Amino acid sequence: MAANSSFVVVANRLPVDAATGPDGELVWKRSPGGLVTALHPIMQAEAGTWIGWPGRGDHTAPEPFELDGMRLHPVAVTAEELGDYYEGFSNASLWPLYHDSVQHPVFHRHWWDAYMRVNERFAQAAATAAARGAVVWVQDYQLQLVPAMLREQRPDLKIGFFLHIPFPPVELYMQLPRRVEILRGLLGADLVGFQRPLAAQNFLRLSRHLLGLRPRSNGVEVDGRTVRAGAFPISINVVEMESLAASTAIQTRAKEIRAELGDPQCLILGVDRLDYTKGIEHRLMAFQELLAEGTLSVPDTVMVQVATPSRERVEHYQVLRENVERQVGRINGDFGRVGVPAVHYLHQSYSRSELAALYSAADVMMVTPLRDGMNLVAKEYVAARVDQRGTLVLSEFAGAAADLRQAFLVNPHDLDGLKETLLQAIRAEPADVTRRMRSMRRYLRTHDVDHWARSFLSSLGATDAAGALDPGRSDAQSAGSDVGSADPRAGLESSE
Ligand code: GDG
Repeated sequence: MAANSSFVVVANRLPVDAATGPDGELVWKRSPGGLVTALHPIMQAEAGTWIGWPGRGDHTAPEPFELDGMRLHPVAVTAEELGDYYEGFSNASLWPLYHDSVQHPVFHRHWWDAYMRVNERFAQAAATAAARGAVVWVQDYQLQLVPAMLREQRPDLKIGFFLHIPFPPVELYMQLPRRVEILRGLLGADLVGFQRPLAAQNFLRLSRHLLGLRPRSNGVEVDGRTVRAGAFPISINVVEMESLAASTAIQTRAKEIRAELGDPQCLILGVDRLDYTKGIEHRLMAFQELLAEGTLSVPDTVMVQVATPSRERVEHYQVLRENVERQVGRINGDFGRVGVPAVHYLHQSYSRSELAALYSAADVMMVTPLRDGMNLVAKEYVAARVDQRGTLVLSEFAGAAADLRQAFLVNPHDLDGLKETLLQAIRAEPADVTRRMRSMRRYLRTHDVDHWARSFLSSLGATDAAGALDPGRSDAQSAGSDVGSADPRAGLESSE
């Protein structure tokens, strides 16, 4: 593909899924993620290119193609590399380490080789697709080496990086066997974005601790450049979720769901990827104890837990599934009745519509991660509550807790606190429920995913205030000149 895109996104996955057409041919369908929805208008306006893995382990990737006005550039990742780069280094080393080591990170030296090799391939694809002076936005922990690899080949580019998961404190990060290489990889960017200010602080402290780099107001100086760090809390497509949830079809389905569950007085809902960071076991334990004490009872109160299958070849996830399913079995054995389980456990993937109906049907949503970069489920639930009803129990350790302050905030490690907070959420006065929900919805309306993308790109110096890529940008303008960003959230909290 010719090097002519002025805007390039680099992410582990392409925003498409492969399907089989009517004549057995391969067809691509856009997947419904928030990231692609937010970036689609910019991609269309700028003839942007999205670089990513197409979703099949293979030695060769399909040729670049166009879909809905976006250029898609598939990168080949072999089945073996998927095991080492994706399931191994990304999801068994980095993922647990960056989430406070809530599970022990596993390190294998050959995983690193694959991680480097695949990052190099992504960087090469970006270097090929980007026009002179283009903006390249690299996404997430699977691709932390790409910024530096890309800068090496293409110093003319403006490079942004966004980490969707937490960035750990220095003392934890220091366990990482390839800590210097990863940090140097990130420092190849002009702007490194995080979900929360604390993560940006961790990153800057680490740069000083590990490499002795000189701190600037909200960045560090490296090789004569300034690398800035800041917080850009991600969000969702609020209007889309609102209109889905407000539709007659979804409202009807929500009523149907409640009827299918025996019209309980209280429906408690959890929706998560089946991941050990999400605190699913903790919330089940709280529910179990409340049933055992007789504070709650079936069928007045029932719980629905959607646990979407995830990373099923990684051992931590296999163990988690066994534990959760054993726990659900025990709760249902002890407290269920014929035809009325206490916990409706669904290890399945659902459509957006069914999720919207579940959100609308719930009385209490439990989002209890032990650590989470943001947590979009919490924001989707709030957006779906066009009726201003429903309560949200939200872990303090989710990035979303700083945005959704009127939720019932909780420390999921404190089992008594979790039980108490769940009860408060169940028993809250309708006026209080509405007041909290209205206030959270007001916040979300002005802080959607589009706002997130524009904030990041304008802080990178890549867009004008309207969100269009800035045609007047130049290397001279960008070189460390916009340290004091116009976006107040890009600055760091000064808690040092
Ligand atoms: C990472 C960070 C950060 C879930 N089940 C189904 C389904 N989902 C959708 C949800 C939501 C998304 O998946 C999950 O997003 P989360 O934010 O909750 O969690 P992670 O997957 O861990 O995401 C996280 C995020 O990146 C963005 O930066 O917030 O902290 O860990 O949108 O609705 N969607 C469908 N069927 C399902 O069964 N269609």
